[in-house]
Amino acid sequence: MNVQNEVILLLGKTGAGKSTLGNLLLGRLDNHPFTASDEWESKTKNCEVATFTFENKTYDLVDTPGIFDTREGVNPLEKISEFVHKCAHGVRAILLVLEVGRITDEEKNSLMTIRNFLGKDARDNFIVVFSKANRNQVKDKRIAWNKIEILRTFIEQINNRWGISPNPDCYETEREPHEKRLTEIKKFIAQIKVLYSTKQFEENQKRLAEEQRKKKEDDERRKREYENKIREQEREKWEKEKENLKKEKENLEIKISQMKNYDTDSDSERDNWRTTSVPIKEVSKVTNVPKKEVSKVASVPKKEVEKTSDTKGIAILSSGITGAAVGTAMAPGIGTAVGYLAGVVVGVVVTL
Ligand SMILES: Nc1nc2c(ncn2[C@@H]2O[C@H](COP(=O)(O)OP(=O)(O)OP(=O)(O)O)[C@@H](O)[C@H]2O)c(=O)[nH]1
Ligand SMILES: [Mg+2]
Repeated sequence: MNVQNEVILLLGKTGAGKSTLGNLLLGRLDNHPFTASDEWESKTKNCEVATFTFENKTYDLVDTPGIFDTREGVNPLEKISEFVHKCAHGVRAILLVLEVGRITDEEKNSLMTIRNFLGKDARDNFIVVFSKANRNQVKDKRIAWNKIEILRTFIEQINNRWGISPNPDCYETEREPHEKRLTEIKKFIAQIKVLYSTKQFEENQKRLAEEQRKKKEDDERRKREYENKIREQEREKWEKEKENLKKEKENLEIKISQMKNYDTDSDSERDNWRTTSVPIKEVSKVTNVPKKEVSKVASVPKKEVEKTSDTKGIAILSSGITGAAVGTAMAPGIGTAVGYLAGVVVGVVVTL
């Protein structure tokens, strides 16, 4: 596509009314040369050029695909970029078409995207054109853009170059105000003193690429830092966990060792008890029963007497033997047994 003249670019989001405005600027009401869409879908797929003459000067009016056009195979900014690179005579005006009414986030985004895409140097060439205004807004040129911060800032930066696109629904019936609005836009175009060059565009593209590269680097660095931080936190957590487990293990080992010692102590205590057998002569001494009589009197075999290992047992046994001795003295035979039993009972009661 050859570009022979200074260019007027129509830019904006999909469906904003770029093709419609282009046709009206050319004085065409037949949906030509640019095709406006009657459907929900985006229409313009490639940059299209039409010659436009105003105040004896000829321009190439360029309709572009809407930014945020997500159709397969359409990368609007790439297409616009390719085209701007070919604008050997420079760009005179950039008509940024924004839908009036609700200025949505998408609308704000389209403004920021285009502003960033072309860079600061394009400020001298921008004209904001509000589309889809109602009859009164068209008639009075009245849009409350100054209530929206981003718009106010931008329009002030571009020296209040803003206009209203004619409403195609009532253009023919209310020609006068609509023509006025078109003339205002054309006058703004003619008043623009400086051209936006492909060189400025290329420099801005380089700046954007550099910014993107830096952003990517920053993002990757932040991602790495974040991952390292998470890894470090995990490591510290595991170190603590390991330390806790180690302490727990040590405590358990101490406990096990204490239990082992306790077992050993109990064994030796038990062994002590076991070995604390009471010799017959001691029993005889305590009970005043002759040594050879002790086992007889107690009706307990001699070795059982000696095996008896606990003090309670000895006391009970001694009590039994004493009882038996007393019983024998009182009534030999039955008295021994009765006395022994009575002695045991007394021993149990007293000891336990
Ligand atoms: N009421 C009203 N309707 C408009 C105006 N401008 C455009 N339209 C309508 O909005 C629809 C889309 O307009 P287009 O001119 O195709 O929009 P576009 O920005 O070229 O869209 P793409 O090429 O898809 O990016 C059409 O139905 C137009 O008739 C306007 O100022 N007022
Ligand atoms: Mg279009």
